[in-house]
Amino acid sequence: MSIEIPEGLTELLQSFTVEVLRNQPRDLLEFALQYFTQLKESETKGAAFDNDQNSASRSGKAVNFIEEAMQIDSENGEEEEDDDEEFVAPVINRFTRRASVCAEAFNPDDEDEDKEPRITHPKTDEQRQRLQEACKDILLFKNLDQEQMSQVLDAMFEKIVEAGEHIIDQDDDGDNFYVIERGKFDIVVRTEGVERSVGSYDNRGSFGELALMYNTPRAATIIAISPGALWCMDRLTFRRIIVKNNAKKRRMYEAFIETLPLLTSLEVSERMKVVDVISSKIYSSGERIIAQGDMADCFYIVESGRVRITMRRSRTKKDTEEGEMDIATCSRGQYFGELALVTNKPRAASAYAMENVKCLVMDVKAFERLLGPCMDIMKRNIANYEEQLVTLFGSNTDIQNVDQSA
Ligand code: 1OR
Ligand code: 1OR
Repeated sequence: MSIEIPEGLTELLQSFTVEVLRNQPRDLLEFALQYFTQLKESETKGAAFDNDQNSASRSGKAVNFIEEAMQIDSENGEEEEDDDEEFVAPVINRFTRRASVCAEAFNPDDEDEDKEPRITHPKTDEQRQRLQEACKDILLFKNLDQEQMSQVLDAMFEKIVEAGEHIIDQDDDGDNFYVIERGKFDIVVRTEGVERSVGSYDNRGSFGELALMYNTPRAATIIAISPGALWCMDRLTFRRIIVKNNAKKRRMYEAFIETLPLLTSLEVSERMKVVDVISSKIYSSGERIIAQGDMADCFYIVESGRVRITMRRSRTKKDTEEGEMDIATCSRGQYFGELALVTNKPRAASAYAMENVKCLVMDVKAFERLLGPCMDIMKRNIANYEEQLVTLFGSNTDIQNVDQSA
């Protein structure tokens, strides 16, 4: 007796298996439920579109969906075509291309996806408080609205790690995004078979966003070098909330980012990656943005308003504006806060909002990863600071010897 394998079964099971291996879900049944529900929804949407292509393109929804899929994939160097008119049913894509179920079934502009089931890991009040504390400075979360942030907090789950444990291995598929609650972690990158440590995290920060944002293999290995605790967010939630938010950010900042002289050495796709990692922060008139002598973890680009840069030489005047000398003003399109990141020293000057100011903020790891090609421009400017410093404070002054007491 011969058994006929229904058409499509092998591909269906293969894709599902790939997603299971990629996401390593804790609850296989729940994952299967979500996977097949989304698959069915995509198929239904695709069919509806086929039947009524004109009305769908009028609503713009399906077209946006494809735009986003293409945008993410072209980051991945897979496909360059970007034809608004041509619709490719997502369900067909799924079987022809190695990509995550969420990448395919996700439309950043689709309100319907808000009806999808949410992933929730129950937490005690104490856990939720620790989680909130760990997440408060995570830039990727900064521009989320209250509802999105509460979904993020609900979805995160705790992971205790031992020294020596590999949290992420380079070239693996992305499963989770991680926020550090405590512990030290080494970042190791292997190029041409040679592994080298390119940095570390010390009790703060987050990692593991790249593979989830761009559907790429893990770009680095992350190893715990002390016992620690992490908060993890599954791939599906990350894409549904963070990637959706990034699509909005791209629309808001694309034009502005294109005008920045500092970023001219970057390719267009690299400039878009800058947009993905920035968040915007608002400061009220007179507010201190940077304090001279503090340790640095961010870089700033002024979006609106003016920022006053001041410097003090006397150690006795710390924490007062008295004795601070105005040394520069930054306005729209200009940047500050790069010096401490480049020199790995405390902040050389303070920065204050002169009126209500909006800045784009980038964390140090993204700065190092993305702005390497802009280093020449920054270094020319730093040489300029040094010249000015000599003019102002005398010939045997080094920029790093100005008072930086923390
Ligand atoms: P991921 O999902 O690719 C590894 O998994 C994570 O390591 C990555 O996301 C980042 O969150 C994090 N290059 C690439 N990934 C890095 C880097 C990095 N640093 C941290 N990650 N570089 C070091 C920059 C300080 C550039 C190395 C050439
Ligand atoms: P940061 O990370 O040290 C303070 O934080 C920032 O002020 C600094 O990076 C620069 O981005 C910015 N000397 C030092 N820092 C300056 C200067 C400056 N101007 C702006 N910043 N000089 C002014 C030169 C016109 C020389 C001072 C005498």
